[in-house]
Order: sequence, then structure tokens, then C-alpha cells
Amino acid sequence: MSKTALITGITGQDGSYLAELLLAKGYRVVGVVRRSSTTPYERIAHLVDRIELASADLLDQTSLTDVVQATAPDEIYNLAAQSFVQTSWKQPVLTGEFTALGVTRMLEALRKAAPKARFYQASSSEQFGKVVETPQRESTPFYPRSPYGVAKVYGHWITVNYRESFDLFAVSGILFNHESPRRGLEFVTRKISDAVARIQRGLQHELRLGNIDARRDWGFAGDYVDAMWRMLQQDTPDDFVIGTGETYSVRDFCHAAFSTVDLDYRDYVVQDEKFFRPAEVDLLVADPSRANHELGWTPKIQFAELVRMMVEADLERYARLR
Ligand code: NAP
Ligand code: G4F
Repeated sequence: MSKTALITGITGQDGSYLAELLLAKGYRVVGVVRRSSTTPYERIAHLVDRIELASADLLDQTSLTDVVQATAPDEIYNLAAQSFVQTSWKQPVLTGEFTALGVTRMLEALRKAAPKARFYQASSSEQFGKVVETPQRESTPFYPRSPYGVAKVYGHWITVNYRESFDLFAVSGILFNHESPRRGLEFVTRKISDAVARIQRGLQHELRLGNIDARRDWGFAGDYVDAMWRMLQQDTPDDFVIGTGETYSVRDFCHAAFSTVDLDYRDYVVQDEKFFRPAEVDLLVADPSRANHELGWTPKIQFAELVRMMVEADLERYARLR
């Protein structure tokens, strides 16, 4: 009997890679999509014939409970969120509704309609924020620096609380930044890879960025969805930090991306106050040793390969558009 997985956020970067992984493992995959007047399925267009889509919204308890009831999942991956940190200062209440209370709604849906299902919550290294130790591990205290980070801390602790209160198999993966050619264009890595391709084609002449000294632990999204799956295959539910253990600055990313096409980023990057944040997360770097040992998980794609993959994908995309 094949297992059934329910994925919220299937139209997002991670949802699309996770759906591919689970289909390859023989799962029946059901993805939650919210009602829209358009069908924004570009990341899963190649999968729509092999997955089922169900309509529900993180803001609406009835729709979530109904989808869980109708699907009878063995595993639930709660990936849906308002995931862009910068937007969380402009829409703090909505971010709290989606990214914090949305988790409680999903847990309530599971508790009522499928209490035996295993639950994965997409926690974030943004929870470490103004870091109190380096590298950051599972025991590192949280100090979030944005409404998004605060909402994710809530989502994390409500998952722990439901596990302990109701004996659910519910876990949080504290994932550090993970990127891919499917990353949204507003995130800094994709903004850079897209700009490199546009500059190369003469469509753009400069790249306006905020704080290029911020450091992140960047991995490949395809590797990270494998860690999500591994967390739900354990004998006992537990939370894990997932990252590469290496940190690079936005400036490093610019250097690597522009070098791919033999350009010097200093000739194009302009710093713009508009992209600075009210409170910044200066440095993130994971200690993924528990995931290495207990999940048998290690990232396959390193920083240089990730940057090249993203720039080449955008170069090809613009070449196809010609
Ligand atoms: P993403 O590309 O922004 O995708 C977000 C998904 O959430 C989209 O499918 C979106 O649907 C859906 N969504 C948003 N609001 C919703 C609502 N009210 N009801 C139903 N669905 C809704 O994010 P991602 O990069 O794949 O990240 C996946 C999850 O991991 C997020 O929770 C994110 O916060 C977390 N995370 C990401 C990273 C990272 O580096 N990528 C690191 C740590 C944690 P639409 O297509 O309809 O907008
Ligand atoms: O790419 P970013 O917007 O990602 P950020 O804020 O680290 O958040 C991402 O990773 C989190 C995991 O730690 C996820 F939970 C979250 O959902 C999201 O996927 O910004 C990265 C860094 C920041 O320090 C930002 O200030 O890049 C800096 N930056 C500099 N200039 C910029 C820009 N970020 C963006 N988006 N745009 C700029 O122009």
C-alpha cells in the first residue's frame, strides 16, 4: 500500500521539490492550493498530472479540516506560509495569521481528522535571529528579529506543544536558507542570479541591493526536502537543524554569480536604503551534526555549484524567451 502525503505550500519552491521526491518514492501526493482567480502553478506544472490538488486556506479552519478528513494522509508537510521576511514588516498581522496561527489550524485539523498522521512543520533559522551562539544548533535559544521570525517561533513551539500535549508525531525542521532556480525572485539569491542573466542580455544595467555584508548558510532546496522526509521516518518525533555548516555573505554570492559570466559585481551592484531591513539578521551558520548522525543526512550540492546552477538556469530562461 502506497503512503499518502498532504503538502501545504505545494506551489512554492519547497513544495515542488518535495512533491517530486515523494512521487519518486511511490507516494500518493495531495497538494493544498488556495483559491485564486488565476492558476499560479508554474513550479508544479510538470507534476499536475501525477498529483491531486485540494482547495483550502491557512486562514480557514473548516477548509483545512475537510481536506485532512478527505485525504486521510499518513504524512502532512506544513510548508505554506507568508515566507518573505521583508514583507512581514509591511503585513505583520497577516504574517502572524498565516505563519503562526496557520500552524495551529493545521495541527487542529490533524488532531480532529487524522491523529495518527505524522506532521512536519517548516521552522526556520530566522528564529535564531540575533544569534546568541555560533554555530546554531537545536539547543540554541531563539531571538527572532522580524515579525516573520516571531511568527515562526510561535509555529515551532505550538508544534512542540501539540506533540507533548496530545502525543502526536509532530516535528519541526529548523531549516537554514535553501535556494534553487525555483526560488522566488524577491529573495536575494534569485534576485542576483536573475540580474546577472538580465545584465548579460543587456536588459538591466545595475543591481540594487540592501545589506550585502549579511551572512547566510545557503544550501540547495532539493537536498533539504529529503531531510524533511527523513524526519518523518524516525522512530520517535524530534526537531532537527538542517544546514550546510558553511556561511557566505551576500557580497560573496554576488562575486560568485557575476564571475560565472566573467563580470565584476562591483561594476553593477548599488546599495539602496530601500532594501535594508528595520532589524537585520547578520550571521547564520548551522551545526547540522545531529541531522548528519541521526538522519544520515548531508547536503550534496555545495555553495559554488548552487550559485552556478541558479545563474545558468536564469541564462537559459532568458535565452528561451528571446
Ligand atoms: P514559498 O516559495 O514562498 O512558498 C510558500 C507557499 O505557501 C506557496 O505555495 C503559497 O501559495 C503558500 N501559501 C501562502 N499563504 C497561504 C495560505 N493562506 N493558504 C494556503 N497556502 C498558502 O516558500 P518556500 O521557500 O517553499 O518555503 C516553504 C516553507 O519553509 C515556508 O513555510 C517557509 O517559511 C519555510 N522556510 C523556508 C526556507 C527557505 O530558505 N526557503 C528556510 C526555512 C523555512 P501561493 O502559491 O498561492 O502563494
Ligand atoms: O534572501 P532573503 O530575503 O532571505 P532571508 O531573509 O534570510 O529569509 C529566507 O530564509 C529564511 C531562513 O533563514 C526563511 F525562513 C525565509 O522564509 C526566507 O526563505 O535575504 C537574505 C539576506 C538578508 O540579510 C537581507 O537583508 O540578504 C539581505 N539582502 C541584501 N539585499 C537582501 C537584499 N535580501 C533581499 N530579499 N533583497 C535585497 O535586495
